[in-house]
Amino acid sequence: MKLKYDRGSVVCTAPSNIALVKYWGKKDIQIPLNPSISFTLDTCYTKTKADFELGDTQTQIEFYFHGESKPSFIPKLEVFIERVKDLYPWLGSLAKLTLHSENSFPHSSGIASSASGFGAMAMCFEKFNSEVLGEEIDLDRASNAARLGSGSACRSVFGGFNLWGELTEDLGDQSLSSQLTDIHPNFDDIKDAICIASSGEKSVGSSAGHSLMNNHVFGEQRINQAKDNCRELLSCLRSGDVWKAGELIEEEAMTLHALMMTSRPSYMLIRPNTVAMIEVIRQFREDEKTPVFFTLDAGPNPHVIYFNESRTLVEQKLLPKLKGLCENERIIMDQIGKGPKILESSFE
Ligand code: 2P0
Repeated sequence: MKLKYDRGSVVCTAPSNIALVKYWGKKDIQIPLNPSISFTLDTCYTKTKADFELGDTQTQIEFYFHGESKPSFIPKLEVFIERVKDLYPWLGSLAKLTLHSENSFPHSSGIASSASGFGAMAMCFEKFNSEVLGEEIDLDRASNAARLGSGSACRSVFGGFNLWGELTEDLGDQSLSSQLTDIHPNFDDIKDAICIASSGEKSVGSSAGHSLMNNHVFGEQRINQAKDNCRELLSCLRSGDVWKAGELIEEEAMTLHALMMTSRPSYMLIRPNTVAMIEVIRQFREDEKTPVFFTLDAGPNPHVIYFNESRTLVEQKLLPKLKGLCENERIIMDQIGKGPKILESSFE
């Protein structure tokens, strides 16, 4: 392998994403049990600076989060590097990797930081790869690499709406995400206001949650439902049917949490104020006859999903009502975004 450089520094950002059809359950190495559809966020992102040094010595890794050394994260990184060695063979001669990472959003805010974190990391690896080998950047490979860090991260390598997982023989890939095209303009500026119901640590993390889908009593039905919902949502995204899309989005959020509640052992991540907020959102939709919906990630915080046409109404009349039900009145405002950015890079 002929390499053009043996040192480099890359700074990348990658946003988090919110799933509308949920990835829940996996097999083998980060292969999803069902296809999922998401949109990439804009203001909630991770920024990572990666300094690479190639050589003959044993690999040394340092990880800093907001300037503070975090050795507890190193074992996860070692697993990630081992998994992506087939994609990036120069990792076999990695002497030193220093990572400085920071999030634009608060810690424990229920925003998937593993998605933006591994998305940004994969982009740094891909950029270094393209420079040392003198090749074009390959976003499909970066998405595949990000998945090997955290499943949902593969959807953060592209902007807009994404599909990850095989939907039909010629649509969707198990090991990488792809950006959906031909989206109706009704969805162009889709918004996400994240209402913080609780920022406390979750009783059951996502890894344990995914594994409870093996042998789940509704396992098979869930896979079929997710495929049907992906197909139907895709058709809404193309036709511009925001009402039907909203119905599917809420069904998916409720299903995700129903699957948690019916796992063995059963667990529950929603809180009383989560339920109160869902009721306020549904009542507001009925009263105002305006398309505003919610989704939930693997946590208690409702994401309010709305569109340009109802923006003023939602932001002036609904969000103030929800604020009072949030922890410390915290709502994080976000919207659909364009995906990762390479901010700086240098090689020698
Ligand atoms: C998703 N979630 O589609 C689903 C919906 C949470 C709820 O993917 O074990 O952090 O790293 O592959 O991606 C959260 O799980 O799990 C998740 P790993 P990940 O976004």
